Amino acid sequence: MTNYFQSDFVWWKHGVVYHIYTKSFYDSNGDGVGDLQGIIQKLDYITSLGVDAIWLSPIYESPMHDSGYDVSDYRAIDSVFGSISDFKELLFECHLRGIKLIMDMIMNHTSSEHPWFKESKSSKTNIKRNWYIWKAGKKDSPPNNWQSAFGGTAWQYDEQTQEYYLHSFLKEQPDLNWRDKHLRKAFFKEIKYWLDLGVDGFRLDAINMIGKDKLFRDNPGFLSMLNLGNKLLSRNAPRSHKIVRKLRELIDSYDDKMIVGEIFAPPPGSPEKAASYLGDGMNQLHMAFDFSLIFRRWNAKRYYEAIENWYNQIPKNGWPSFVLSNHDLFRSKNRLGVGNNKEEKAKIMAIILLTLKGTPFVYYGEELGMENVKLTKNQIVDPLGKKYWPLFAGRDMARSPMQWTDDRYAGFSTNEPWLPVHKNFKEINLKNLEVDCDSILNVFKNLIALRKEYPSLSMGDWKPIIKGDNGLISYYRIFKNRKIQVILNFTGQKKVYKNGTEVFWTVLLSTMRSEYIEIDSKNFEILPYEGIILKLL
Ligand code: TEU
Repeated sequence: MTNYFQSDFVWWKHGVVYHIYTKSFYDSNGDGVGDLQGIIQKLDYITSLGVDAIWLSPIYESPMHDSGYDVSDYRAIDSVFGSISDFKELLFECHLRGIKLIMDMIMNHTSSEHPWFKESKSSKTNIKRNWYIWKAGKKDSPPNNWQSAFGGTAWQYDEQTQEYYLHSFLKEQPDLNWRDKHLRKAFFKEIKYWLDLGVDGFRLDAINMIGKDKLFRDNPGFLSMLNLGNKLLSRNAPRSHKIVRKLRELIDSYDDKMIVGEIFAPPPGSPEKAASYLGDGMNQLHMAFDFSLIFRRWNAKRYYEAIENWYNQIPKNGWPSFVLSNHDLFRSKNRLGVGNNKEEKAKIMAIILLTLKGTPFVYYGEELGMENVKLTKNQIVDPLGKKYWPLFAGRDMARSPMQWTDDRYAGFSTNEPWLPVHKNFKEINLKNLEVDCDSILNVFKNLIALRKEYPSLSMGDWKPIIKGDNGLISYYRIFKNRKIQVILNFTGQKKVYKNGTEVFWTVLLSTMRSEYIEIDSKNFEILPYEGIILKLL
């Protein structure tokens, strides 16, 4: 039997995290943009879901070239979201309800409007020159072939000082130089500011990108032009891990705080890279996101492989996490290949997210089955969408306003929202789904409640039984001999399940049939697209 330790019962291991894209959650002052008071007003809803923590997309002061991922003051709240006193009120109200609050922390770059950058840019001899990455060009071209994640060279020429600065994203997002010890010290102070204020942790944006090749060598191969491939020299240098280890020391000097990192690596490299930032399981990130499930087609084998791959990469003392969608990628209900029977499939995805071993991250609106919104060119705000339209509409499709009611603007705001509401809001909204026992919302709520009720589901070992064969996935979650079994039918056909033992089970949850019936699992039928959770009697 596995040995369990006190350290296994920390909140971030047994809890569920709800990801709020602040701009789109709830607008309390009628300016069309979600804000902190809006979140405060909806805390009862968040509590009703049963989640343990919220993660807020960036709310710092920002010129908003990249929806707040370009920070001009790490200690100030942008006025569009409220004030520092609104933030303190939110933190207090969360803690009152036993909800933890995680902030986004952007360490790879600041806004070009940040006073640090303004100083750095002012002259070659400025004391903060080395806080950013400045290099001379080669003849008339940039210092090397590194590309911005948003396309084009990652170098911007500065007329005044006649050097280039590096920007791994927009030119308005200059990269910080983590080799400079003064920068490191100054940045850690900004992090400490929030820890001292009482926030419970951070989601670390693009954290693998903070360490780059010391010699600034060209990225190899033609794939580097597209920023694909896993051997890029512009990220994942040992320095990234070193800084994360230092950060972990700071985090561990407080009680009960957590860091989860975004390591965006295109498949197939994604799980290995993400897991490498867990270090030995105790000395780097507490958790890292693996985006494999987001990129899988609807296929039991492919899903199973993604799950197993991810588990295989987690170091011995490390802890997995799972995520189905986020503000950069499409909504899970619009995933490649999901197509028909979306409702049923979304419920199966919810079961996967909430019954695996690892902390689930639920993206706002996922619990309502919200879908990607279609936008015209003029409606797009995301700089990526503006740049690549009509080839790629950008990332706004997964950022549309939360669908609270069937009122105007889906009850999100009294005025026109910054992005249009999805046209399906008359059917898909909280008010409707709350009263429908079979809604995806109630599947989410039930799953979260089951995860709380049964330690097997939060802490238990994961033991696969059917590995995607014949369109089925099945696994046990076992905690001290208490067994729960999950069976998922990815197909539109009935399946007969035979487990060969004559044991009776109760149904804890089924997406198709009434609960709390007893079944003989020796030989029973799983309905088309059914997800079912059984408990050994
Ligand atoms: O994303 C980092 C990142 O690598 C992704 O932007 C990825 O390249 C892109 O989504 C592919 O479509 C983080 C944030 O999540 C994102 O919103 C920010 O724009 C970015 O960092 C810069 O801060």
